[in-house]
Amino acid sequence: MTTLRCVSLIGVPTDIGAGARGASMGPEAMRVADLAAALRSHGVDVVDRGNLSGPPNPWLPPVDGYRHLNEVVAWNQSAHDAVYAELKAGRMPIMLGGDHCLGIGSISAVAKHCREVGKKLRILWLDAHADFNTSTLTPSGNIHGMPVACLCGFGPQELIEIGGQVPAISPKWVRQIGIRSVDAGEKRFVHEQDLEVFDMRYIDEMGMRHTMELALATLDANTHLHISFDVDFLDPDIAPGVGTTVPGGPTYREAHLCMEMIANTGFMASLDVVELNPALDVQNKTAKVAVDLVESLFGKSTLMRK
Ligand code: EXY
Ligand code: MN
Ligand code: MN
Ligand code: MN
Repeated sequence: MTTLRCVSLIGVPTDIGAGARGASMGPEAMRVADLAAALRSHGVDVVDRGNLSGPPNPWLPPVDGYRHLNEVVAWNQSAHDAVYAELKAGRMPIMLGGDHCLGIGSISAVAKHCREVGKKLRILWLDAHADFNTSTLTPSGNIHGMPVACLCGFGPQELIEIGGQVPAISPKWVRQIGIRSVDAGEKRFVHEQDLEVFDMRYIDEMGMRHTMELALATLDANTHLHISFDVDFLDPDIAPGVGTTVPGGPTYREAHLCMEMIANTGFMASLDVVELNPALDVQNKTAKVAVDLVESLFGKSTLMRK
C-alpha cells in the first residue's frame, strides 16, 4: 500500500540563467510527456499550479560577472514564493524548470520551511556540473552555473537573501552526484568548501548502489530530503535535450537505481526537475525519460515487485 503523496507541479518557464535558449519550454515538455497522469497512476494526488510568470530574457552579456542578474532575482523570488506556499499547505512542490538558477529560489524556500518546522535539510544535487561558480570564477556569467555557491552564501546579496537567512544552506547538507564537468577555479572552491561530490569517476569505480548508500547515509525520519534533478546529469545518449550536454553520464539503469534508492528512503519531500531544453531534444525523448525517472522517485519499480 503506497502512502498517498500530495504533490503540486509548479512550472517556471525561463532560461534566464542559461547559456542557450529553450529551457523556458521545459515545463510544457514535461506536461506533454504526461507527468501528472504518470504520477496519478501510482496513487499520487497531483495538482498542476500552472506556470509562474517573470521578465523576458534580454539575452545580454555579463555585467560584473553576472548575466541578467535582475531578471534572475525576479524569477527566483517568484519560485521561492510558490514553492514555500506549497510546503506551508502540506504539499510536496515539484518545480519544473527552467534552468538551474531556479534552484536558488526553490531551495531557499525549502530551507526556510525546514527552519520553521525543525527539520534537517539534505540536498541531493544530481548534475553533470557542480554549479559552484561565483562572479569571479565563472567562465560565462550564466547564473545556472552558480546556484549551489549562492545557496551557500557566495553570491550577490539580492540572491543569497531570498529565503530570509544567509547562508540559506551549509555545504555540509549537499551531496552532489554525477559530476563530470567542473571549471578549474570552481574545483578549487569546491574543495575549499569541502562540498561532498560523488563524481562519475567515483561511480565508475564504486558503482551507483554504493554511491547512493553513502549519499543517503545519515538520513533519518527528521530529514527533509530535497532532490535537485538537473536532467544533464544523465548521459546525453538517453537525454540529448539539455543545454549543456556532457558525455559519460549515468546510464538509463544507473539513473533508475539512483531514483529507486531515493524512493526507498521515503524521505523525499521536494523536487526540482530542471535544464530540460525541448529546442535541443528529439521527439520529446528527454522529457519522456525525465518523467520515467520521476515515476521511479515515487516508487514505480518497487510497486512492480511483490
Ligand atoms: N561551469 C559552466 C559555467 O559556469 O558556465 C557550465 C555550467 C552549466 C550549469 C548547468 C546547469 O548545470
Ligand atoms: Mn545544474
Ligand atoms: Mn548541469
Ligand atoms: Mn575536499
